[in-house]
Amino acid sequence: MIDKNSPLPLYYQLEEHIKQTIESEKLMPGDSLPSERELSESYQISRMTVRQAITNLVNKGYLFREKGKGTFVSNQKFEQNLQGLTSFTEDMKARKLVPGNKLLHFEIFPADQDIKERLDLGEEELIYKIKRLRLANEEPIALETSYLPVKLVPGLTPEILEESLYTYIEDELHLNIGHATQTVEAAVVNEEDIKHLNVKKGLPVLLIQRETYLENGIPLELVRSSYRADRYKFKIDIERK
Ligand code: 16G
Repeated sequence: MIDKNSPLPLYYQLEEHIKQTIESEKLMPGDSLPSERELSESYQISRMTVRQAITNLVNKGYLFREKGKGTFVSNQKFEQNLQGLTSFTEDMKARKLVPGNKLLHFEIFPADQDIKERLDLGEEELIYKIKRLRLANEEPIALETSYLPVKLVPGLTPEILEESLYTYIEDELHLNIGHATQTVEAAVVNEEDIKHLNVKKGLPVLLIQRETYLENGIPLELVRSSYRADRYKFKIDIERK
């Protein structure tokens, strides 16, 4: 597996080899990696080279070190394509994961000025405020807060929100979701993220904000989600025109 005559650097070969072992699930999340000494003996390469390969894999998120205990395989990240206006339920199903929801908050109230403007609502109009913890195979992935006008999405209930909001909007209300603008930025976990997402203080999250519009241009939802940065990564295919 390690070819000393190859022009590829030895650390790189070892790195690729360990990566393949993880990707083919011969090594699973939580498994410990053999020690530097063991790796250097079994591949007949220096410990410096082994260390370099491991450090690179730690930096790329494949492995993590625990002081005094060793090096372990991390939970691999879910990869999410940024093309396409999809729902969380669709994203999880596309990856053969079981989507789950925990409804944390459901309220109907008159929109405040800022939300009214962003959703293009008149005086006294009511909105839903929905907070859901979104899970994949029962693991918390994202904490999501959404605002939607009641008049556009009548009849929304906690039961519906335990399933898919977009399915209700499209299949029950027969509305056509058109487009959205979305931003992704880095943030540090807040108290709520720590509580619901099972993450430690000080860790980063991916903060995603989406404004969605119906095909006829009417604003449908404002959404703010914190995604666990240790479990999620976004992928985008780009083309040089
Ligand atoms: C995604 C969307 C959110 C939408 C939800 C509907 C992002 C950042 N957000 O979470 O805007 O409301 O899907 O999901 O992608 P559902 O149909 O599974 O309830």
